[in-house]
Amino acid sequence: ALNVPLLSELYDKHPKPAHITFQYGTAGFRTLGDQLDSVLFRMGVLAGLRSKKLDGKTIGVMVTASHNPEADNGVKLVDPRGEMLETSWESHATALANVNTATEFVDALDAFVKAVKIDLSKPARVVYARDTRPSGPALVAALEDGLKAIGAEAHDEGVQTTPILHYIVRCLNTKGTKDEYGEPTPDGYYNKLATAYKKLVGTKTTLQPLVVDCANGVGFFAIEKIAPLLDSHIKLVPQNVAVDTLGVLNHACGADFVKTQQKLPPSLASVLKPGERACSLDGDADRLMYYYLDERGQFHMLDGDKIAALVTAFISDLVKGSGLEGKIEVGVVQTAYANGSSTKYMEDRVPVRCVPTGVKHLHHAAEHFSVGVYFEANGHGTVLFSPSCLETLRTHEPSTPAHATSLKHLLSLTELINQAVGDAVSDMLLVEAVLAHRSYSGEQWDSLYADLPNRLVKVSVPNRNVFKTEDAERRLVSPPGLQTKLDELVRKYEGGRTFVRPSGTEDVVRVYAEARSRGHVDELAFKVAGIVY
Ligand code: 16G
Ligand code: ZN
Repeated sequence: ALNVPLLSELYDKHPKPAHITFQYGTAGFRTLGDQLDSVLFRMGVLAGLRSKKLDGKTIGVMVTASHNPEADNGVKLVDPRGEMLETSWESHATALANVNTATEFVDALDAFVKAVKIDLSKPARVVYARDTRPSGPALVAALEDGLKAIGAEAHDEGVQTTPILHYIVRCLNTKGTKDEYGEPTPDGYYNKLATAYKKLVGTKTTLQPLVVDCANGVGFFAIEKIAPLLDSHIKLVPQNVAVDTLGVLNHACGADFVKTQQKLPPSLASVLKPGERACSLDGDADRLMYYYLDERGQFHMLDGDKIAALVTAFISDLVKGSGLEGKIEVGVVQTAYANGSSTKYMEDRVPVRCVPTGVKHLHHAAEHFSVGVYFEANGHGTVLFSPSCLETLRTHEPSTPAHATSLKHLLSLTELINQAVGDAVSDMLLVEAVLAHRSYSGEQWDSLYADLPNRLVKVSVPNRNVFKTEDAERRLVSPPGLQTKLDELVRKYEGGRTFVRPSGTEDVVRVYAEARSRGHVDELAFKVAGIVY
């Protein structure tokens, strides 16, 4: 049974701010760090219940607000295989976050336990971590009270990247099974990635050191740990590493800055020389953006779409090269934000699916391919190998030495790529390995296809909930008549494309536009914003 006295006593230590309504959104709860104490306590309780419901499997809790400003924070739950919390539990999380008294809380828990048939006698196991945000330790203390209140066996992983926490959850739950994923520790993660990377590149070392913008966040710790394990195979040059300085996390640096500003972080101006490439992580190291300066010192961005193109072509070639064509189908999942040129590039090679924004949708769709490559343009993504694909790779008898080499590379890729979630560090090593194999410079990689000029703007509207979409967010069904106006407008622009969708993380509507020229795209985006407003 629930320990009502303990639950009530600890509940009262974490009062909810009266006027706020919380919502478990696309990436969990996210708002100002100093408003989240009550939410963390309640998510501790919920994580324990989720574990009990799943027969004591370990659940993860990550405390982070990713690329958002330092003052923000957030929390999300991680399911046993390292994926995002099952969608049907999001509304339970929202409901618990918004009750107002200890009695209401206990009653809600009671009703919930009955409704979803949770056996409270089962054990509860939870592992948690946080990013470098200053609000983190206090929020973790609130989380620990929640875990105590539900009697969970809890393990603190300290300050870790989001993907490491997902990795650990998956390892813990597959230990001793045929799906065993690795040693459930941060060191296990670093060793697994470094070993796979070295196997994959062999003697093909990359030409230049790689500058890594760590966004002044937790990604720096990961880079610091993995760099020595890579020996001479690749030299990483970490920048924006001020993890202890207040106010600098994600500030004028990091993956989101690069993607939205489409420019070099000012702090790298004196570091990066013409002809050199660099990459940026975000504040919890699950997003990655690449870029390079050309010989004239001009900045060029290599976003999630370009990463997907590079990786898809490489994996397709390895599948062919190992004699597995027809047995293994490589597919790509994108969102409406994917640049039209990238979609065309992919469609000429492999099946492509478009899904709504958010990792959950991409991940789920990618599971339908034997090798599913998914990336959001903003740099979040990974490659999934299906269980039957893994079986094929492990048992296939190569008929020539060349087949054997390609097969070996594919197997190394399955170890290098984080199967649980998009991971900036794993993706960075993946990109570097492909560049080494292809002997590509940033410029050669960039020339796989030329991005159409594009523009993303936010529009504040009185009520974003009246905006409803269909066809993977590419068309509006409401407000009535609006899509027809957009169709008429876009027809006037050569190569024009536009869509409007309500944000899942901010109180705004987003407008995306692309067209053949910069001038046209700016005009198109401006006019669409005018129609929406
Ligand atoms: C969240 C999503 C990200 C998506 C973004 C879109 C996860 C873990 N994160 O950060 O994938 O690109 O939301 O935000 O799913 P928006 O709805 O405000 O445009
Ligand atoms: Zn992130």
